[in-house]
Amino acid sequence: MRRDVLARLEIEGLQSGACTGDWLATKGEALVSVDPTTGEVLGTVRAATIADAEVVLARSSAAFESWRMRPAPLRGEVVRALGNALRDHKDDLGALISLEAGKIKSEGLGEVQEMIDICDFAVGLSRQLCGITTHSERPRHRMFEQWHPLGPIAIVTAFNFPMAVWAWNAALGAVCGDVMLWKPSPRTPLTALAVQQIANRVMREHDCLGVFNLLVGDADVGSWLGDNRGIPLVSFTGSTAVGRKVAATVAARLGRTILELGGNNAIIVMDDADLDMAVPSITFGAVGTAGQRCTSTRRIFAQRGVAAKLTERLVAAYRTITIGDPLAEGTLLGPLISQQAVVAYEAAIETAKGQGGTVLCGGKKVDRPGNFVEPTIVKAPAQADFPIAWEETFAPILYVFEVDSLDEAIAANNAVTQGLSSAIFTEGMRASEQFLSAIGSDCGIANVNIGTSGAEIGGAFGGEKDTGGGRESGSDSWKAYMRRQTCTVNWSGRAPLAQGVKFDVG
Ligand code: UN1
Repeated sequence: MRRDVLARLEIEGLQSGACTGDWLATKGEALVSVDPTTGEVLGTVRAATIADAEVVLARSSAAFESWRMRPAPLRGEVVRALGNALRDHKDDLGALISLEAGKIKSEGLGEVQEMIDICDFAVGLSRQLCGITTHSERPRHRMFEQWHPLGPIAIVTAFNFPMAVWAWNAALGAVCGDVMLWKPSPRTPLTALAVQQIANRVMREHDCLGVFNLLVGDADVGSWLGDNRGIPLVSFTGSTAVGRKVAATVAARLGRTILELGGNNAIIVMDDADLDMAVPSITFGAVGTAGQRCTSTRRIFAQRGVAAKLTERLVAAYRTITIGDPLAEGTLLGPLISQQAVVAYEAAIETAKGQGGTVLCGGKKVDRPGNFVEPTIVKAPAQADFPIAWEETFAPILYVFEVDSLDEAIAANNAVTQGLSSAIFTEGMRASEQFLSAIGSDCGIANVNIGTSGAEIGGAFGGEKDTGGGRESGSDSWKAYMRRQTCTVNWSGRAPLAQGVKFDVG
């Protein structure tokens, strides 16, 4: 049965939306989790009120007092246990993502794998939170940097990666010595409850209740987190519009943010591209997760010599896509998250037609229960005359543009306000190097012969301009979760000043 998974993950009937290891009796509004495949109710969760949030912050702040003094490699052991518990529950967690967010099973499992991977990464990192030692200009002085935990951090996540984005932040935050206040999307509370149950067991076994905490709530809880001086860092994933407000609120109190906002990702296909790679990569990028990743491919800039062939092959590939129950074998396209998303899909297609676009395939919602739409390719006029393509519509709609040259394609890639992910398909070294150079793509992610989505956790993830500038996950992203301290130690027996300043007293 589809719903057995709720029982196995110990969340059937669980209604509390706040947890610090123990569940609070929350009294906020009832948030209904709806299966986007069937429209059936999966469960109801009582949102946290501000009073509940205050309890959670107080308990997590108390936990921080001792957690920050647990040596980082021992904090890493807790994250290793978390990763192992996620491995044990991978299948059920993946199925729950399919149930609540509508991802196909393989992508649900991939998301859980992404959590496991970041836990492994963080365990290694727990022995490598290194600061540099540098040279003092003064004799017999030593200068170095060290990194300390920040405190309670807010992690606000979106429905489309209802678990993995929490894990990117929480696994790093935990080894860095922070404690986590997670506000998941109100659309996907059950995935959060299931992860929290697993984290609860790990925390209990490792005597660190209060490190991983949950606050299911609406915008009021989000604003409270943004305003709260007790929360030095807010990591926010969501729309550019809301991200702008979060940035302003947190900046007003001089707090820190990590922002992962909208993307509007393009792939350039040069005349010399290998279409056997380009076609499946573009199709996964545009249709995978029903076009609801921030890394989803939305725009194609095809060089004139390849455009017709590429479009023909894409349309042929789209015709083979099986739409249906995301848990069924062979399905490649599940539902959109909500009826509003279906309306936004239809509106975008109408607008595209009005602006001179031609629908080559798809373009309609699917007549069955749930939030299903057809994967859609639109042949577009010049991008400057096609404002619908400047916007991010969270749906499987792909706009195909023709361009003459690489310069034109790069300019078009960069012309939008967002700057998350980008890619080029070419066999030519000059084209790929130009795309990756300072006059190339302006995005945080730039790939060659790989699509725009499906990044590995080892790289820093994030983007520029309206995407918000934040970096999460791999590389040195951990530095955002700690505070840097510059220390100079004088072992000279004298008190010289820097810059040769003389200040003789006595
Ligand atoms: C997101 O869509 O918010 O690169 C995150 C990817 C995934 C993460 C996407 N690893 O597509």
